Amino acid sequence: MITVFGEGRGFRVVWLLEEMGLAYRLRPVDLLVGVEHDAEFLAINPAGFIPAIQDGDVTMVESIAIMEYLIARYGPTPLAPAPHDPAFPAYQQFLHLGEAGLAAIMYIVVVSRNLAPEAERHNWGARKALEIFKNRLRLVTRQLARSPYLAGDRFTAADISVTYALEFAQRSGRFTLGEAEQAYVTRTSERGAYKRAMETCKDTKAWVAKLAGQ
Ligand SMILES: N[C@@H](CCC(=O)N[C@@H](CS)C(=O)NCC(=O)O)C(=O)O
Repeated sequence: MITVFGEGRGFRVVWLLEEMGLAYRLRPVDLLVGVEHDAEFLAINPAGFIPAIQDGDVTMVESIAIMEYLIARYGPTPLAPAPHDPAFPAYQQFLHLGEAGLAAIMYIVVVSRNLAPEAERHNWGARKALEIFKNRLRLVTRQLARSPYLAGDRFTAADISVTYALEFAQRSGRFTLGEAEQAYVTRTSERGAYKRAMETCKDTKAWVAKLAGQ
C-alpha cells in the first residue's frame, strides 16, 4: 500500500494514483499546526515539506519525481508517452514546467501575499516571481492553441502537473487565467480521477468550497 503524506502538491500524486488505479492511503500533514509536532512525518521527510510518499522501503519527496517513480514502477500507462513517441519531448517539458516553471514560482507570490508581514507582501521578489510566472505561462498558452492537451491529443501526467499549477495560481494566488487556460482546466478537472482525488483530499476540497462561497 502506497502512503501519500500531505495534500498541497500531493494532490498531483493522488490524482495520478487514481488515474492509474493503484491502491493508496492519504496521511494528512497539517502545515498550519506545524510539522515540528509531527514526528512520524519528520522521520519520512526531515525537511518538513509536503508531499512525500512511502512505498515499502521507498520514501520520496518532490511531486514530479514521485509521479515519474510511480509511472516507471507501476506503468506502462498511457499517461506517459514512451521516449520514442513524438509526444514525449512536450510531455517531459510540461511535466517539469508545471512545477519548476509555474507552481514553484507562484509559491513565492502566494506565501508573500498571504503569510508575509503586511509591509513585505508586495516585495520586489514576489513581484518578479509573478512576472516570471506570467512569462512561463506563455508556453502553456501557445501549446493549448496547438492541441487540447499539453503533449498533444491525449491527456498525460504533464496535464496533472500543469493543471495543479494553474489551479494553485487561481485559488491561492488569485491569478486570473486566460480563456484557453480556463477551458483547459475545466476539461482536465472533469475527469473521474480528478474528482475522486478531490474527494480524498478533504482539506483541498474544503478550501475550494470556501473559495466558491466567497
Ligand atoms: N517542488 C516541491 C514543492 C513542495 C512544496 O513547496 N510544498 C509546500 C506545500 S504544497 C510545502 O510543504 N511548503 C512548506 C515548506 O516548504 O516548508 C514538490 O513539487 O513537491
